[in-house]
Amino acid sequence: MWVNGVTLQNRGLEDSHRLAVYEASSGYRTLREVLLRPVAPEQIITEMKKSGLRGRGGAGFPTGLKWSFMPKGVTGTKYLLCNADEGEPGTCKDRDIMRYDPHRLIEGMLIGAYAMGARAGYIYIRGEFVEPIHIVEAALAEAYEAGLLGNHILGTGFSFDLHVHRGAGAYICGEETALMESIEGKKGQPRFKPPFPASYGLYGQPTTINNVETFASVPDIISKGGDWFLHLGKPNNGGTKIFSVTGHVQRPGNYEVPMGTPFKDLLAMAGGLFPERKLKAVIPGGTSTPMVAGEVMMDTTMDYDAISKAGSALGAGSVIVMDDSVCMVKTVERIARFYMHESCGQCTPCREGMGWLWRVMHRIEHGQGREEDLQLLLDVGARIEGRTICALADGGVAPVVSSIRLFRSEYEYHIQHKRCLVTTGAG
Ligand code: L3W
Ligand code: SF4
Repeated sequence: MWVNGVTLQNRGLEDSHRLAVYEASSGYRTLREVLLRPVAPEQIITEMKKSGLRGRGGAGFPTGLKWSFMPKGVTGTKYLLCNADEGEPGTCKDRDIMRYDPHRLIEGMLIGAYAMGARAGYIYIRGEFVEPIHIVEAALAEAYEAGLLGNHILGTGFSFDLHVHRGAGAYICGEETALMESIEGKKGQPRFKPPFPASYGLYGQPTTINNVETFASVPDIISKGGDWFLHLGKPNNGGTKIFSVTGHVQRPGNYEVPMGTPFKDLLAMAGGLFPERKLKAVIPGGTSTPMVAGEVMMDTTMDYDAISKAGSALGAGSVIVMDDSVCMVKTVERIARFYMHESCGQCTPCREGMGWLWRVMHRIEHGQGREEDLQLLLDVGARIEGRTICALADGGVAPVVSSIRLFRSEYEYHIQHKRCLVTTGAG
């Protein structure tokens, strides 16, 4: 069984969030080598590309490639942002990195800033994360005090300032361009892409944005090499990944395992199902990703390619396990309400469509479903997908459509009998 970990390796050490503890476990040694040897910025980007690290915020975009998009010779400030908004239902991994190892995140950002020539950065933290905000702010103060942030870091010509920005409770601010609008003091609404942030980002300047777990992987990749990280996982799926396992398991929590770990092993680490229960379905990457039938998951490994082959996406690694006590209609109705509430309202298909999906789900769940409702849900979903500015709308369609495909008879029972087959039994 995997025991060391990369991004959660210091979890469990006493005072692991303190600078002295991080430094005692080789913390900031990679930054020192990078700045003092010095290592060329291009060499860092080459190692990042070799590592096969893909963005841990959900989309899985190759990190080294993204870093290589940052233009050189730009006038004005280049920015580096950390997306710590962690709003995807089921996800709670970034919170733990910030609570237990904030200096690993800061060191990863410093190495990234040096490699891309960024002068300033923000860590955009979900406003509800009161404890992580305090811990990260204290870690930044320690780093400034130690000369690891600010002007002429470690006496070199490299300078970088880093600040915390608190979110205010909107899920959509985890979308990268909405996050930038929010930092700029505007309403948190996504921008059209392209232009991508590397050419037009925060305040219109070149910007790179990565997730907390992505940055926290960087110090070990640069100290041990891209090949080392790649071979922890599988080709095209390098490294380890934290999975937030929730739902019907006996030991829910964050588990860091090599990419390509069989789902059944992850389930066993999380204590397995409750006695006498059967696995019904799994949402493998957070509620924005399609659900997968239990028997398919039991034959699947946890990596981008395998989960995609199973018809879903690894997303942010938020694994929601559902056993045979779950009513799918009630579950999806609850998820649909979330997306309706969180739509920013810019695009008509999303603003109106999320409401339609929820209202139809709601009437089916409450015994007022109509024969034509399943086709109506599928039609509304098809009219939303691919027609909006950001991925929120597609994410809201995914649980509805995937659950109808997998559990159509359960929906039909609700409509015909005005009650739930699972929770009340047939008869
Ligand atoms: C330059 C190109 N840059 C893409 C960049 C882009 C972004 C990244 C991914 O995320 C996902 C959704 C769910 N030139 C580029 C380029 N980029 N093409 O690469 O971009 P993209 O468009 O593939 O995805 P996205 O819209 O940024 C949406 C996933 O997020 N999700 C939600 C996760 C929630 C959390 C959380 O709570 N921590 O992150 C749910 O699973 O998969 O696909 O940086 O600029 N040609
Ligand atoms: Fe806003 Fe929805 Fe459009 Fe995204 S898809 S920009 S959340 S209205």
